[in-house]
Amino acid sequence: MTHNVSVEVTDGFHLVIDALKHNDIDTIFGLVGIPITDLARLAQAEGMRFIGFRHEQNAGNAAAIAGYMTKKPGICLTVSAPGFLNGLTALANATTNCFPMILISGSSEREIVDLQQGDYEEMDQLNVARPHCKAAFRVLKAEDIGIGIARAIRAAVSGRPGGVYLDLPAQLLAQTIEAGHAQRSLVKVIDAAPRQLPAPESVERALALLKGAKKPLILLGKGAAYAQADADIRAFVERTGIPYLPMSMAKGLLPDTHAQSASAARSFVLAEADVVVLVGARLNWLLAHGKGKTWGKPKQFVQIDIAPTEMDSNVAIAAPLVGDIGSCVGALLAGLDGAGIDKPDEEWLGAIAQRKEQNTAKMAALLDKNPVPMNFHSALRSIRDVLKEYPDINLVNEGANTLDFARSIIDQYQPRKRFDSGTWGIMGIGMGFAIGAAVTSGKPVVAVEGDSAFGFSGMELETICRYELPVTTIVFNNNGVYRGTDVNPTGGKDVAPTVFVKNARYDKMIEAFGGIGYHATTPEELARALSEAIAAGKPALINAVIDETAGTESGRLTNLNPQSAAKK
Ligand code: ADP
Ligand code: TZD
Repeated sequence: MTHNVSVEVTDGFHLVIDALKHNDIDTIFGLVGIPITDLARLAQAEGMRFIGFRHEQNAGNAAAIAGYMTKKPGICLTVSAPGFLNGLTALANATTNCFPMILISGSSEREIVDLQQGDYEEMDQLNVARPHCKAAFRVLKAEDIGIGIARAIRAAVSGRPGGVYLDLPAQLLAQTIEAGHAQRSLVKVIDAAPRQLPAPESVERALALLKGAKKPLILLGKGAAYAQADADIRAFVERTGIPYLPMSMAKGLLPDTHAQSASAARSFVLAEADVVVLVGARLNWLLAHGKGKTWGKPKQFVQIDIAPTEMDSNVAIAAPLVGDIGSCVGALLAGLDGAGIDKPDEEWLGAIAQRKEQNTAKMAALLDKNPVPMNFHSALRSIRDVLKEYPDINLVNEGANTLDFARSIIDQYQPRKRFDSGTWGIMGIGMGFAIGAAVTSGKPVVAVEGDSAFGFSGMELETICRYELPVTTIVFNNNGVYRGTDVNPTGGKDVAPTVFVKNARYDKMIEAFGGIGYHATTPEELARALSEAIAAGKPALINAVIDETAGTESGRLTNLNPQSAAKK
């Protein structure tokens, strides 16, 4: 006698979604096509949010910034070969910036790819991804999907955060598996990024170094912002009374208006300090590698970082403090009284205050001018004044001059509200970060974009309009890369390599998708448009007309820009 028992089955598609949801991941940023269209559909059907983009790099950037904001890996989903490669730039950028994200790409049939028999979108994606991320995994059996997603999550967020690649061949997605077995194969990641306590002797060494400091300085990096140890970091700065400098994405960890901020005396404090406490900031090019003219007098470093090999990467670190920032700063705080660390000398603080006053007065004079057309300063002054009213707004910023000036002119008041070109100085994060930030926070976003920078992701205006996101994009339109004034020395018909169409109307682009376009030629028009756009909470783009002679080549990176000396 036989019983006709029907066995409930599920498949790879469902298991991927179940595994993500099982780990409280609720959003996927991606772009559909073979073999992952049904995966996206199913994600939505199962209650996840699927945000569809026009190019995978932008979806990847959205995932990366979501990861940075939440400490949970942002998820980007792409098709095989070209879609995967488009997403890979964002994965590599996330890894470089220590943002946790997972790039999940569908891939073509292994048997055909590995024999190079010319499959549709054939590529050995796993091996291409590996050098550009923290970890890369492939899942071949449906019963391994749970463990594969768990490994990807843990690899992305534990230790130094970064990007992870997860390869899902088309066959895997369609594989069926008995439902009970599938359910039991899911893995919930416990304590994905465990605290890492610093060694007590390392803490003592750091405190001893601080105790002997005459001109101490604290440098806050985006690792400090990422760590979400905001209250302890603020307490450490305020209880020690040590002046601090925020790196660009650490702005707002303490409000930029804080009395101890030394930003307006940056060159002075970097050159003069004797002991510098690095909190989640690498001594890479952004900090002149910790040596040379920028750093002036010899100094000793305390470096707080979760990655032990970051120590001594550029200069000797006298007091390495390896651990998570929350635990390290907490340990320093706990030891402050016992170590007998007093507030810094009045002489040091007084000298900084004096520099700040001088530099602020100089800057104010620049900001107060009203040239026609606008320059970077007058336009940014009006943006700064409007954004003062919205301390919790998210700010995205890229470009060369537009980045360098906005970073120093626009104040941040809250942690993790500024997202920019970061460690690579990459162009193209604009609309991806804006969408990621809007979706993740539910709060308005203002993207301040060079006209060249904007072009890398501009098509995502449609995505912003489609999801009705409260994103206001301001294009600093100076007719080109850096500037709009170069000429073709041959007199030929092609314009110079740095030049765009003159007087382009970027505001018309967003109107094509139902967004609101503004054309601003004065600081007053710009301020009015920005206030109106933020209040409306709807997609908007302001074309801000900037003097095409105003920028400098490479912004503030002139020293890194080799120029031909030979005249033939
Ligand atoms: P910035 O560009 O702002 O100077 P970087 O990206 O160079 O900052 O440095 C960030 C550093 O922070 C990285 O070296 C990274 O290992 C470290 N980091 C990230 N998260 C944590 C954390 N939770 N605890 C300790 N260090 C962290
Ligand atoms: N491509 C990528 C991916 N990243 C880059 N950083 C560059 C090219 C080179 N680049 C810069 O470093 S800044 C920049 C480019 C093309 C654009 C500067 O022009 P802009 O800004 O219009 O965005 P400003 O404010 O006019 O200088």
